Amino acid sequence: MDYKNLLYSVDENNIATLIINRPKAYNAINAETMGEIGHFFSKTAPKLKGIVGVVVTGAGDKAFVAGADIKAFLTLDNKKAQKLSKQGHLAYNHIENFDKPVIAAVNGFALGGGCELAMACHMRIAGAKAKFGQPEVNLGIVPGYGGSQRLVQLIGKGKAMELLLTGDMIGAEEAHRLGLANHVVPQGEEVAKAKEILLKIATKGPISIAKTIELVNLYFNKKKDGFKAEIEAFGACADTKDFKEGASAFIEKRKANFTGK
Ligand code: DAK
Repeated sequence: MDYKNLLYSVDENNIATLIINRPKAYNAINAETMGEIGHFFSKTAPKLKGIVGVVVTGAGDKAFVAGADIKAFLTLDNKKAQKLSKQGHLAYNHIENFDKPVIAAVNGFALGGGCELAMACHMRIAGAKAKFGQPEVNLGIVPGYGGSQRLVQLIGKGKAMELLLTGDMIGAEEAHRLGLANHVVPQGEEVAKAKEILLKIATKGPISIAKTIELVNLYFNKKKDGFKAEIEAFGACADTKDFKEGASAFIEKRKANFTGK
């Protein structure tokens, strides 16, 4: 499917790349773009046969995503804002729960809804010029796409509180130090680093990768017991061909050939 504000492709290694494509607005996310992101992760990406993961990045060399589109904010009232917020939560939950790894290649500003997009991904690679922040308080609003929760999950309450209350931006190195960015790379090498990690993950058993994503996410689900789920997932993995193959490959001192079965 063609999108108005997104570009996507799949490379020779079966890695999908999704580009948020509104460079003149620093890739700011309006309702249409958010709808497209939700559609991509719930409808399009699951049908991309054999992909090993997705890299998410921003068009141009200035921004990953500089936030929600502020120009669309003035017409919001309580009802419309809640609708918009729910749409964003839904879209970003699709990313977080995607059964293949999703890595944000943060090539510039990742602010507000952009930082939230990066945080919904399973990992973040920061280019040297990346800037992260949740500046909603500057606009008299709170994060609308999960930022008040995922920032705490990633960097802890104290630092999250500071960033959320001051609206300060931090650079790539500070984001790395805090655990918000997994790696910092020279500017322009974010996508390549993300792909390098995905290629490594592609050599593992796809069922165990999907289950691991599910289990890590469960840690933050207050309604479910992640420890119990891990026991069940471990049992389910034991029944797969991949598990027999992985164990046999180790014993036979060869590389495993996983089939996802
Ligand atoms: N929205 C719309 N346009 C934006 C934008 C944004 N977030 N960020 C940048 N742009 C546009 C600028 O308007 C400008 O367009 P033109 O004026 O040329 O047409 C172009 O991108 C380049 O921006 P600048 O000229 O400002 O570029 P600079 O390099 O000087 O500055 C900057 C870059 C990123 C520091 C600056 O653009 C900036 O401060 N941008 C705004 C950052 C920001 O505050 N983002 C919003 C974060 S808050 C909710 C739903 C969602 C949210 C909250 C609640 N509910 C439903 C309740 C989310 C909130 C946020 O995301």
